[in-house]
Amino acid sequence: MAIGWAPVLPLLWGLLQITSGNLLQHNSTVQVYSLNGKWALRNSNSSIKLYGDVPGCVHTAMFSWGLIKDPYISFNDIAYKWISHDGWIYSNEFTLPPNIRCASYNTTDITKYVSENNYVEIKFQSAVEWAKEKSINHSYGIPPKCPPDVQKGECHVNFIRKAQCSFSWDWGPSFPTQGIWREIRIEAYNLVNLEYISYMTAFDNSTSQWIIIIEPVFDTIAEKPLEARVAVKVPNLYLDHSHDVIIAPGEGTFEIIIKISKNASVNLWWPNGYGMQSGYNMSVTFNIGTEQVIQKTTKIYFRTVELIEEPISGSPGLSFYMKINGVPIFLKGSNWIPADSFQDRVNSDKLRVLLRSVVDANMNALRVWGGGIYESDDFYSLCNELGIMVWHDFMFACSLYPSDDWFLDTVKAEVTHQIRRLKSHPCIIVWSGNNENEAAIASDWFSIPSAMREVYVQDYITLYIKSIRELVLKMDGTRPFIASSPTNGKETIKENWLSKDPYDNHYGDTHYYNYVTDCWDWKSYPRPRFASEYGFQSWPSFSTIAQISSPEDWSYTSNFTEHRQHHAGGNMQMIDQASLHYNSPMNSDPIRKFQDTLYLTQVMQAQCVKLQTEFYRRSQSEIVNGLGFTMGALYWQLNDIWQAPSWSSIEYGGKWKMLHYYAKNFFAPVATSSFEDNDILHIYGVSDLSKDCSFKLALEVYKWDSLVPTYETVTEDFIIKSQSSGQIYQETVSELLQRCNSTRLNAVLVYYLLHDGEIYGSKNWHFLSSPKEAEGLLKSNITVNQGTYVFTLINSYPAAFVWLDVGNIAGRFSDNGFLLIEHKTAIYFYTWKPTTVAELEKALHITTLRDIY
Ligand code: BMA
Repeated sequence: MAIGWAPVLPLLWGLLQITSGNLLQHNSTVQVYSLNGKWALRNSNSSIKLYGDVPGCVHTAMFSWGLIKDPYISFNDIAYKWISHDGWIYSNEFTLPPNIRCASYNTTDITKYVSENNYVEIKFQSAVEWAKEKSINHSYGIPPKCPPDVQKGECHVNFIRKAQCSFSWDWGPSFPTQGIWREIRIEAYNLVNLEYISYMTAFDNSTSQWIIIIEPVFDTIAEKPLEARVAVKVPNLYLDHSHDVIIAPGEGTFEIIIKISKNASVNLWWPNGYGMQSGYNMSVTFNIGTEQVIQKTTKIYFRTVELIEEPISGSPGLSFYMKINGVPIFLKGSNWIPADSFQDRVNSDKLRVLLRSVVDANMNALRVWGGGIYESDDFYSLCNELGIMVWHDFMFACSLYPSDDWFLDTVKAEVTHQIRRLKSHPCIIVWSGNNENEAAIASDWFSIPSAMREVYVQDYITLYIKSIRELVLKMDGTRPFIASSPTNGKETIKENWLSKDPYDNHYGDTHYYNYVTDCWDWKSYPRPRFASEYGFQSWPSFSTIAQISSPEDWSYTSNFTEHRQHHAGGNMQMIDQASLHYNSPMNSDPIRKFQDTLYLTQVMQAQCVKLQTEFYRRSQSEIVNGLGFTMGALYWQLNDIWQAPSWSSIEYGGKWKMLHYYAKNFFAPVATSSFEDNDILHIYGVSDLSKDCSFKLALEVYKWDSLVPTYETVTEDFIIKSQSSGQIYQETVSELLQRCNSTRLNAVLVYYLLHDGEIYGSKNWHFLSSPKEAEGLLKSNITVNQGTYVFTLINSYPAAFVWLDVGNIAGRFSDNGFLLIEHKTAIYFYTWKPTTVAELEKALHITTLRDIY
């Protein structure tokens, strides 16, 4: 970003009153003026003039004035490329009292840019052009130069500190926006300003006491040190503490460490599913001299986090798991990407819907992936509130990066700012240097000439180890740091920060993708210590795609369908994987066939990720061939940036794909899972509960043409141990089938837990053959009676992958995509926005696997 000075321009396009310079805060010596609101906006040659909201960006400003259509519609991502290739100037007039002499913008002194007339303009050079210039001026190339053509993106993103996915990704468009995308304000002071304040807690093992560490960052104009008294109060912990501090001239920080009485019983912050997310209101007041009082109130939380990497008996390598408050925790969740290319369209309501969906699907963790953005304060506050642990990458992904001084300086400023801003949040449990950049060098993604390899290795070490890691260690001792994901953790360090094989399943975390092998073959999955990325693509539902396309686009081979797919071969991969187990859509109506194809991709994805995740959960407590003790399953990816095919389980707009409903079951606190090995059926129970628990297992065999089980049995009581996985049932499939006079082709197996005579959790099922070979799978006649957001399904035959869809009505069902073996089932619909029974009834459409062929 460039900040330039210019004389006041006559605002010829002044259609609106500029509303800025609003006084936000005023005390004796600090005045804060918001400059949010409408700014004048023009392109580089002034041929386009409009007003733009701040926070905001050029694209959304032009869209709101009707100068362009929604950039997400149709092929507009290509049509509007010119916007990001042009430069744009935001300008604003504002009124401040005459006594204000000094102003700052994000710690950058812009006093010299603020004219007496209180006019400011911010000139943005095209990010694409800027990155290109930087790359041309660099003494050697830093790969990759450009994204693959299929992404229709821009080049040299690794030269600019901007969301790396804004130049395109394999699930996202290229919109390298320009604009003032966060709040902007003037902070005026003539003595001292509190620029940041962070609050951390830690458990002091030597004294067995909790401590609070408060870290203010002051900017002091005064030439001499200032004497101040700080008072800290946490009423619910009976804490009322004060002492004298000295605030040095210039910008600086110091620690205020307060011990909590050993007698106080401190309620801890726990991840979702493990306990409450307790926190305490705290106030911190600085009385500075006789002139100034600065007071902050916040919520503080108490929790510890440890990354455990230690030898495992019977397995070479090291464990890799998180302990929160001393409890080993299996991380269940997904990977988070930016919720929109235009961040001014993301507000806390949208974040809440997405993050609520995370905990509604029994997840306890998200990885904020390194190709996106450091999210808004709201995001982390919501994660604190909901108990979502955040694995936080620094924002570098799938690329090599420069390590020249200019680049390191901007990275250091970025990292310092983000750590100061974010370290108070208990939800963040680990910092990670980057996404896949260690792997990129180790596996030689970019075919680097051997003579150059060492240069890139040194760039890597300078950036992530000597710069970012150093800063993290200095600034935040309360959570672990790993250099990359995937990483081998301690082994990576031993190998001088670049492992030969960062994907080694004996260490650290791994990323694993395989679209070609049959996903029903559990033997194809690696058995890692921690699966931080894996997944399969699917298409969003038709109602989401219809919002941005036209009838001529609605075929699986249309230009639009091709255009929207950013992952090479992705559309075919989905069809090929689906064809291994399901019949192809056959409807003679082309639009119905397209809709059925979208549905089928979701069926395939849901089942694949279910099987893979269940495999990881089963591996929690066992070592097989030296591998196992898996302690995390974060599938790729939770959410979408726009309406397009991707690995997500939630569509752009918040609608749950079939996978997200499946996640709710496969991530349940107590879950079941089955697999076959040489005709032997094994059923496992997995528990995240803090106590051992007694269950029975119910097993039912259904023929595809009847809702009456042909065989049912209930086992004796058994225990599923706390925080573990283990086998709870075993039987030879051929014997089981013989006993119930069924075959693999004409039957399906259903199983579930019973606790105190009641069904516990959801029913699970085991296909004995591919559904495409199933004999007797009939078109089911499902009728619906609707109450107040309750759908009662009346069904005649077993039906697979039963999918209820109410189009764009915001909300979610209690279950979806299931195997229906009951005659009568009640499914609830939870709305996120007001709706009516009539609307729901009109919108409801049900698809089952047998309906598509
Ligand atoms: C992983 C991620 C992303 C990507 C995904 C799917 O490697 O880190 O870069 O979107 O794979 O290809």
